[in-house]
Amino acid sequence: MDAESSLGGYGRATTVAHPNIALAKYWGKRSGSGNYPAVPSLSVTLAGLATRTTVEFDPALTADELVLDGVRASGTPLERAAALLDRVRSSASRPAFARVTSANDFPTASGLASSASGFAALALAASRAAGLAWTTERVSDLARRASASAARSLFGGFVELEAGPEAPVGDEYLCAKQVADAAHLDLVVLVCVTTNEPKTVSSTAGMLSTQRRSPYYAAWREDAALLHAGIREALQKRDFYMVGELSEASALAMHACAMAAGVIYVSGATLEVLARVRDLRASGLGVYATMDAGPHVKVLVSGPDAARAKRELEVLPSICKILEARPGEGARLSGEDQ
Ligand code: 2P0
Repeated sequence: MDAESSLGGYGRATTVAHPNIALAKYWGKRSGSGNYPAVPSLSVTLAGLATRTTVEFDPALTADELVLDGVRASGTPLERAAALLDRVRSSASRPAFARVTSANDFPTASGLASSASGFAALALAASRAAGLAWTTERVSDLARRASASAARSLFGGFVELEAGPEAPVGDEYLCAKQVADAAHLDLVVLVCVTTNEPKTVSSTAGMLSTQRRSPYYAAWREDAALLHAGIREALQKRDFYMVGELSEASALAMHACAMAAGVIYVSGATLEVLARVRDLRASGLGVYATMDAGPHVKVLVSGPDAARAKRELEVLPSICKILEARPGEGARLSGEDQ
């Protein structure tokens, strides 16, 4: 739905957003404030897994409140949500604090970034609840300031986010944009969950350490721009194999760069799954692997090969479970408050 077409404006809005998986990875920020990525990224928004968020501005509240998966949040998650709400309040004639309730229908330790779908759902719900008739692009810019990957979850299908300006002063506009819709490529993502433990180093901390300490960070930045351009071109040609090959290269380059800074997200289980993916590829099956800020492996496979790939992978003892997802829609109002 075009976010412009339906205006909540009643002080309350409920939205739904999906996580996304980066094919061309974002890893590294521009210096200065505003949370601008240092490299361009390109992702696929996933159907079937969702965050549902309700924002209600209430003049009776004395502070913002956040309930995540039924648990009252404090500390960093509440501060990040409150910073987003402050930006909305400064644009709207609605100074009240807000009650935010957010729930994921996928496990937090599944290796799917709940911050992407979470801040996308929050940005849309907060702006609508405040009565702001912002475009999806404007909401994507708002989400990007909270978490850059969230800017991409505002849109469905295949979505890119350019690198930010070289020397941002903190208020330049930067939103994600759709490159191709969900039906463009017959892609299945098999999320291979390798542990039920939560991750130990957050993405933000991991990427800041990487850019401070990795001897390969400058090389990564150059390579990331080339990989992004290559993935974009392969996607436009609907060349699944080239998309897969370059996506795996982006993940490996990101992790190698981070690892050189002592930021290690992969585990023995990750490497076992990677080895299996390579064996399957050597046997002729078109499967490719990508990993984010955790030990889980997301396997990219074309639709007709997905069932076989899943059967071959689920026998591995290093995989706890496999979630299957396809390209899906962007963030939207749920309709229950209209
Ligand atoms: C991505 N990741 O492109 C990359 C690949 C993880 C690995 O974006 O600091 O939570 O909030 O802007 O968006 C995760 O980082 O980081 C991420 P912030 P975010 O999907």
